[in-house]
Amino acid sequence: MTLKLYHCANARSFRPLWMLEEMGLSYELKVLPFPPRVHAKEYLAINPLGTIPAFFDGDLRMTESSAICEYLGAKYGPTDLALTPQHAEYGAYLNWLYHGEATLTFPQTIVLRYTIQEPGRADSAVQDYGKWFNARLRLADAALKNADYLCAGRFTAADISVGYALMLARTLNLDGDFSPTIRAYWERISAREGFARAKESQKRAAAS
Ligand SMILES: N[C@@H](CCC(=O)N[C@@H](CS)C(=O)NCC(=O)O)C(=O)O
Repeated sequence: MTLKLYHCANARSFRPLWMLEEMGLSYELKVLPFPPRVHAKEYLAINPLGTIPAFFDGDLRMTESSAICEYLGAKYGPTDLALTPQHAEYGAYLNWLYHGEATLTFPQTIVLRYTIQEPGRADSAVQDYGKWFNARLRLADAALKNADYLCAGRFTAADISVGYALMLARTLNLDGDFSPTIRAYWERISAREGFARAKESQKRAAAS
């Protein structure tokens, strides 16, 4: 087995885990306590940033969750989960892939830090960035008004990237302001068998 994913429960490594399960690829999963830079210091030798995910395909190491999804789709496809440059919506597909992490998850990390890791230190930042996150959902909300998925009329890695941000929003209690469209979208994508398998996989690996 050449594919190996270092993961913490429900962290951003959930994106590649979900992708691996949707594609039916075989992989090895290592689950670490969060944050590994504190509770699994040996992990710094694997990823000097100490962040999750770290993904290996043989000697290749990747540390960006959305890029790993793109890589898996391109390298181990063909798959309905990825779009090729020939597809009319290829640009939109890439935009959603990056949007999920760079635009949606970024403000969430501020909320996470000052609610879970350092509570009480920056309450106004928690308020501001919580609002910021919900305002940034406007693009997805508009795209999903008349569509079940973000692009190409089918579930793709773009939905995994943005969908993970919705999953994290629920953990951080930022989902109270979800529009009915975003709420229905979340219900749709989280009802997938691939999503359930990824959840089950992280539970199994943590227990072993
Ligand atoms: N842009 C990276 C961010 C990776 C990242 O910061 N992951 C968080 C977990 S969600 C982490 O490992 N935090 C622990 C720390 O900063 O020590 C990605 O999308 O994978």
